Amino acid sequence: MTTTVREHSTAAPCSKAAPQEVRTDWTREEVARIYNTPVLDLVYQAATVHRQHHDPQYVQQCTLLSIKTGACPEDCSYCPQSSHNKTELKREPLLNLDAVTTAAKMAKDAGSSRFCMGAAWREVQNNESFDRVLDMVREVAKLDMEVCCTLGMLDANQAKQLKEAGLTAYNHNLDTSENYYDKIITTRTYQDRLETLKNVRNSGIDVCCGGIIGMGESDEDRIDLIHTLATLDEHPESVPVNALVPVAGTPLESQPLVSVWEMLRMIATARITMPLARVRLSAGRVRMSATEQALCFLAGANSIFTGDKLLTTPNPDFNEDKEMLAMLGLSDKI
Ligand code: SAM
Ligand code: DTB
Ligand code: SF4
Repeated sequence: MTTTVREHSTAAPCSKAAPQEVRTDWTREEVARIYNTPVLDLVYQAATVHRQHHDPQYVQQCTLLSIKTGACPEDCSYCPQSSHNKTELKREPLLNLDAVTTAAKMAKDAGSSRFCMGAAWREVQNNESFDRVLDMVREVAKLDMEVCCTLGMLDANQAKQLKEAGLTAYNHNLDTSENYYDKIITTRTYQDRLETLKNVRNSGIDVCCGGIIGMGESDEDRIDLIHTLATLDEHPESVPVNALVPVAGTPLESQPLVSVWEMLRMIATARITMPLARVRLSAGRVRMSATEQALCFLAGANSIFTGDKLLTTPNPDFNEDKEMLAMLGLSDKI
C-alpha cells in the first residue's frame, strides 16, 4: 500500500443550500481542486451532494456474468482475458441462452436489480453470436431487471438493435486518462472508445463508463479521467470505479494495491462532479474491509457488484455482503 503526501487545496465551505446544479462545463482546475481537498472534507462534501440527490440508504446490487471468456485479441495490460497475457484462465465460448436466463433468474432471486453480461470481444460483429446476445437481452429484460452489456466496440446500428432488444445500459470504460491510455492498451485508441460511447448515447441506451485506478497512473491521470467523464455532453448514468485486481501473468501483476484513500478520492470526486450518476464501487472490494467500504458509501458510492465472482476474478462472499449491507442499514429496495 502506498501513502502519498499531497499538496492540499483549501477546502471549499460546504453548503447545505439547494442541490447543486448538474454541470458539464467543469474546468480541469475545478476537478483538480475537488480531488485534492483534504480527504475528510472531500468525503463530507461528497456525502452532502449525495444526500441532495439520492436516498443514502439505497445501494444497488448488480450481478455480472461472463458470457464469453478469454481469448480476447485486445492487449489491455490489466486484463486476464487478453490473449496477449499468459494467465491461467479457462477460455469459454459464448454461453447458450438457457445458461444465461438461469443465471439471471438466480441473480434476481438473490436481490440483484441489474444483470450485466460481459464478453471478451474487441468489438461486436454482425453474426450469429450477436443475434444470440440480442436474444439474451430480450430474455433478461422480461425478468423485469435492468439489463446491461459490455461487449467491446459498437457501431450505431448495433447500438440501435440492442436498444430495441430492451438493453438498459452499456458498459464501456475509458479506463484511464487519454495521456496514459497507450501505456495500458495499444490495440485501440481513446477516440475509438469515445466513438462507441457516442453510439450508445445516440441510441438512447444509458451509458455506464468509468475506469480503473492502481495501474501506475498519476493523480493527474485520475483527475483527467474524471474531467473527461464529467464534461461529456451528458454524464454517464453510471460510473464504475475499479481498483486494479492484479492478476498473475498480466503486465500489471506486481502493481501495489490501491489504498482506501485513493478510492475515496475517486468516488467522492465522481459524486461531486456527476451528482446524478450511480457511482459503482466495482472491482477490488474483495480486499476492502467493511469499514473501508462504508467510507466509500458515505462518499457517494451507491452501487456494487454482488455474487461470488466479478467476470473472472473473485468478489466478496455473497453472504458477507448481505451481512455488511444489513449492518450498515443499506438496501437495494427504495
Ligand atoms: N471486452 C469488453 C471491454 O473491454 O469493454 C468488456 C469486458 S472488460 C473485462 C470490462 C472492464 O473490466 C474493462 O473495461 C476494465 O475496466 C475492467 N477490468 C478488466 N480487468 C480488470 C482488472 N484486472 N481489474 C480491474 N478492472 C478490470
Ligand atoms: C466494470 O467497470 N467493472 C466490471 C464491469 N464493469 C464489467 C468488470 C470488472 C472485471 C474485473 C476483472 C475480472 O473479474 O475479470
Ligand atoms: Fe478484451 Fe475487454 Fe479484457 Fe480488453 S478489457 S482484453 S477488450 S476483455
